Amino acid sequence: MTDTVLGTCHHDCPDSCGWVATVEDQPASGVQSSQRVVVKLRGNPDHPFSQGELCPKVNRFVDRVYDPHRLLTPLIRTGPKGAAEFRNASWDEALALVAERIGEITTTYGGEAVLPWWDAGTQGMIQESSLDRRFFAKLGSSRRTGSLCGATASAGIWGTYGSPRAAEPSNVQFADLVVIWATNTKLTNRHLWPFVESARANGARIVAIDTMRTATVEAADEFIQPLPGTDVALMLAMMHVLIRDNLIDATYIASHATGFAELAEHVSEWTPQRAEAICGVDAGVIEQLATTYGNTPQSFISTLIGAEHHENGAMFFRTLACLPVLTGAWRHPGGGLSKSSGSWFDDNVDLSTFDRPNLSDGSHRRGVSMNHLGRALTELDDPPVKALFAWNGNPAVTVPNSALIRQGLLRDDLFTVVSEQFMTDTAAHADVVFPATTQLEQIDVVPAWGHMYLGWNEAAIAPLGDCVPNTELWRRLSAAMGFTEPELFETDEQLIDSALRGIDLDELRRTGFVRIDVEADHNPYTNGGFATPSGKAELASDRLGDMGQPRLPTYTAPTERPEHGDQPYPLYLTSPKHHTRFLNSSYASLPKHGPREGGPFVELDPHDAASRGLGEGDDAEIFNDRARLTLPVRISQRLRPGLVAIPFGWWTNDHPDGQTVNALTSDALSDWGGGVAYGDTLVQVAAATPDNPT
Ligand SMILES: Nc1nc2c(c(=O)[nH]1)N[C@H]1C(S)=C(S)[C@@H](COP(=O)(O)OP(=O)(O)OC[C@H]3O[C@@H](n4cnc5c(=O)[nH]c(N)nc54)[C@H](O)[C@@H]3O)O[C@H]1N2
Ligand SMILES: Nc1nc2c(c(=O)[nH]1)N[C@H]1C(S)=C(S)[C@@H](COP(=O)(O)OP(=O)(O)OC[C@H]3O[C@@H](n4cnc5c(=O)[nH]c(N)nc54)[C@H](O)[C@@H]3O)O[C@H]1N2
Ligand code: SF4
Ligand SMILES: [Mo]
Repeated sequence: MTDTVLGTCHHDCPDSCGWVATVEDQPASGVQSSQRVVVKLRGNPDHPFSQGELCPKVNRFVDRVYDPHRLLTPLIRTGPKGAAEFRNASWDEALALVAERIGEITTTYGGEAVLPWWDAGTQGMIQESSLDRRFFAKLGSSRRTGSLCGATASAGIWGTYGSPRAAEPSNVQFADLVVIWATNTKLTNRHLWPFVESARANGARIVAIDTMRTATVEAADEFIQPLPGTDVALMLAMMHVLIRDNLIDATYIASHATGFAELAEHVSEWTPQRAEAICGVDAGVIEQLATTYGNTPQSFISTLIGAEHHENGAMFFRTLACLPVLTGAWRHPGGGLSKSSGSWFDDNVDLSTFDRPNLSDGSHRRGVSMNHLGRALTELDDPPVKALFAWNGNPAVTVPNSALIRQGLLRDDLFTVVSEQFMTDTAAHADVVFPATTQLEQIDVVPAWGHMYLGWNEAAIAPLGDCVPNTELWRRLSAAMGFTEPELFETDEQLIDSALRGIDLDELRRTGFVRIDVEADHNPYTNGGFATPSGKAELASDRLGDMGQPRLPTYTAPTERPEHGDQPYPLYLTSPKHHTRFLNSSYASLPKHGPREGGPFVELDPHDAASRGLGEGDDAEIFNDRARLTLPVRISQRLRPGLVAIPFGWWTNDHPDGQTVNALTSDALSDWGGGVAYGDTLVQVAAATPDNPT
């Protein structure tokens, strides 16, 4: 029998596409009883944002689900740490081992010796993080703090508006001028692009501001290329021109903003010439950008996450948020600014319902930044981290300063438990690996961060092998530890029910998606109504001042900077998402993805390559104090002198020296918001020679 099942993509991607899985009953063969299999997965044509299309990754998701390398049973380590040598085990045996070791560790060192680490490998409401919060509260473990993605952008917008909320991203379609600022829409947010094209069809001009000539830049009408981490200087100079030339909306500012006089005084010093010296964009180009922006009331700035990966990442978003306030762009349906839209879901999805702080006997639990995993595993004391649980992420590849993470994961006295679908670099370092289901094998509700539709995901098939959803893993671990509190054992349906607010679950299940409580084409700040204490946008902010941050938009240079002639690492390193077939490090190991993207490489501007005697295909060494990598050179027209790129996503076994680009990246934290500054990394590049052994 053939059937169709509605679902929603779970990947850490703004588009949260609706999908339709076609399932068939496969007849019994030999000892195998009959089973339902997914034979096709396509986009749900009714989904208002993704409109029936998936992407080059998820078009092959069925192959991922049935890939012969899927982990299907629990595994227990047999070889040395990191050698990926395991034997199959039953759930009972693996759970008993974990319970015994965690029992010993918590008795000897206390609960805080256990560290949970997870990311958004699935961003479904219950499978990303729900029962784990209760399990680790009960253990009294250390708490994961910080964020690899999104929180810093939100904290920056909050700095100006009092809330992370900005415009619905698809409102870009109504704009007369589109400024795509530090986001690679065509790659990372592909279903938004038709809305950008729709604005263009109505006469809008598209300006892209990016450090690299990306696919999105290629599709824009104009390209502005600041040096990494310097956009705040560019924005301050734009404000200088807007105020100097009276291209501002004095009425909107008077009614809906505070601190204008202070800001005007502050930016009077920020001439385009001053900004040019910092951001490397011609003063004339800055003048023109500001003039065009100021003269186009219905201008829309489209940004997402990428720019937060700098030490001044929150300040980027805080400063950017001032621009549509100054020009009054917010008055117009196609005016304003969009960033990730996840916070709009807070009224309908209450994730705090999953927290149960009462389960821990002590009120305080140590916080450990997820961005400092390497430091936590190698430096933390009192107590040291003795056990690590990792799921929904591949931190050995995706977290900065990863050479230190590897050093930590290799510790013989560290007990590491990983839940995974594949033998990732992180799983390869585990003592126990639990096999995880995919989105086709579990139910969930998926909030989006690129649009306003909540998605339903029905399980299309039964779990493969011995795989379980993350929620079931926490239930089994709680039982193995001998815990008895009923809230540790709630079912998936109970969890979903408890967190939804004002959502008709039956309708959601029937249609596969529902719009959250936000009117279509809604512009949140047309009439002011900002979420600050005064209800006004804060051009100067006491709240930020109270946090020890500058009250005014302020450019601060990152600690690593190539300004000085004697700087040993004079090149900026950017490590962008680049692959249409990868989702961060997911898919890189699969035959229809990794090989088709070629291997890892370093991109060099022709000038930087020539001055080092490097040509296309030569081996180059890329190094700083953290690590040294050898990679083939690609001469690139996407960069500018002084900027090199190593696209991110490859696993360690694709790299000759067993280290990925994140071995080089900076783990300095962002100014506020708990993010991390991958983008403020400096390196040197040299020809790989026998004198420079790798
Ligand atoms: N195909 C694909 N899609 C994805 C992902 C993927 O791995 N593959 N990952 C998903 C995830 S987790 C996320 S968070 C989103 C992120 O999506 P985006 O927010 O678009 O973020 P990035 O692609 O990291 O960076 C966007 C752009 O910012 C530029 N940039 C970096 N630093 C600066 C700067 O200082 N100034 C300026 N002006 N530009 C800068 C980079 O060159 C890059 O082109 O994408 C999601 N979508
Ligand atoms: N240099 C550099 N580093 C970066 C970035 C960059 O642009 N440059 N981007 C950063 C950003 S924005 C992000 S979001 C992070 C992403 O970093 P990660 O979150 O570590 O992303 P992935 O590498 O995709 O790993 C997700 C893993 O979750 C697993 N998974 C998926 N679904 C489930 C499930 O239901 N259960 C379990 N147990 N596992 C599941 C997948 O198999 C996969 O291995 O990377 C960051 N790192
Ligand atoms: S990864 Fe993103 S674009 Fe691809 S199907 Fe999933 S949500 Fe859609
Ligand atoms: Mo991300």
